[in-house]
Amino acid sequence: MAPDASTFQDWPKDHAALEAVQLARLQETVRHAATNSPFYRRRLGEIGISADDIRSLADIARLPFTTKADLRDTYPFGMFAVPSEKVARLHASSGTTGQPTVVGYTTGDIATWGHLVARCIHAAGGRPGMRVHNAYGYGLFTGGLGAHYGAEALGCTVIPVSGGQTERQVRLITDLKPDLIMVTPSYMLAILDEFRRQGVDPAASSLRYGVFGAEPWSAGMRREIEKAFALRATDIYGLSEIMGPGVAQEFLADAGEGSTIWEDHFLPEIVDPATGARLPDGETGELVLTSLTKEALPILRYRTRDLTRLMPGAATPMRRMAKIAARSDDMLIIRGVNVFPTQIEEQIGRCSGLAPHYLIHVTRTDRLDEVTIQVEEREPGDEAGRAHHTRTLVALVKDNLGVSARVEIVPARSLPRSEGKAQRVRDTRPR
Ligand code: DLL
Repeated sequence: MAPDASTFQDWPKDHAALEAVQLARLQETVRHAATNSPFYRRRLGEIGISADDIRSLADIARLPFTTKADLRDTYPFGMFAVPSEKVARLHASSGTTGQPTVVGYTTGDIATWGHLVARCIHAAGGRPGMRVHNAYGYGLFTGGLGAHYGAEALGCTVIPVSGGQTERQVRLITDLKPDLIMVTPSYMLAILDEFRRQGVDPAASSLRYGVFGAEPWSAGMRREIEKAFALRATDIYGLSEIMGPGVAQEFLADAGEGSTIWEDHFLPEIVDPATGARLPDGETGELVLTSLTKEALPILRYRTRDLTRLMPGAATPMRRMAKIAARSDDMLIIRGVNVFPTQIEEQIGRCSGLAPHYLIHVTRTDRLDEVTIQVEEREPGDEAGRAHHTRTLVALVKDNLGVSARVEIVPARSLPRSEGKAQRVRDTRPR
């Protein structure tokens, strides 16, 4: 039987039903972790907590946090809760600092993951029978295969392009006429440049929907992509430690107003990033996630480092999270002022003559932090135009972020383009 919409809208329909599912699954996850994961057996044993102590959802606060360092310390398999012959797939995060971390999936986990990404694509406007161009990187990164299995589970035709070879991306979009694209927003901008370089009108492409994530992106970038390609863009969120893409997704109907967390599979909390104290819904802090259905790698109260806040559900009883503005470890402290790269991106978006391609250089001379924003002009202009853009951006950054930055306007298409997640910051200050 062909799947209908209810297949991809199979969440509990009211709060009571949702909480009942969450509690049963939380108890089962704690029991599974405490019994079968060497790491959690030790950690929960040390503090004397067992599944029997979880009598309500509030009891989650009795569980210890899990951090990236725990995954590193138990590398590669010390947190796994199934024997190795039950592990059907491994993924890894490259880890900008040293040691990679490895995550694993049973066949059941892969099926759940595919189903949740199918929910995402459906919420984003995708329907069975559509063609999906998948330009997330295939390989150890969870983006490519995660999106692929989701699109297949929804009943779409997947075009597994992966990242890179930008000329060919344009060719394939033009020839194969996909309805929906899945790609990082920064690489979508590189594809847009290539459309223009080839003299192909992006707005005339077949694309109608885009599912963008894996990195922060501003409202300005969303407008840029939607307008240029005449498509509807939504945000997909996820992380490999919890599963990969598909932990949360924006619905087309309220795009721009937060992503729904699939709360029947992941229990969210917000904590103060400095103290770990729980914060009420509505307050901004660090997102903490507990898996509720994972078999190979159950994970309790994982500190994501992503900063957001929780909001009531809209289309569903599940809560939404505000767009991730930043990771706590991306914060630049410039002469004592806290600045996130996306805040600078927002100011660039307010200058009509500037393109959303930029690099932030942070240096230190004579013990003073210096910030230089290199940003591309949209069209080749003259000296007077560049001086005007420079003055405008310097003033916007000063007025809105409280930081004095140098601005250097560089020619269009001169900065490096990402093929996956963009690297926006070059911080060469001594540690
Ligand atoms: O980036 C999974 C993914 C793939 C998500 C494709 C969406 C689409 P990791 O490589 O483990 O997994 O990186 C996870 O990326 O903690 C966030 O800091 C960031 N991130 C992911 N999605 C978003 C988003 C994948 N929509 C880390 N907005 C997370 C902002 C995001 N940041």
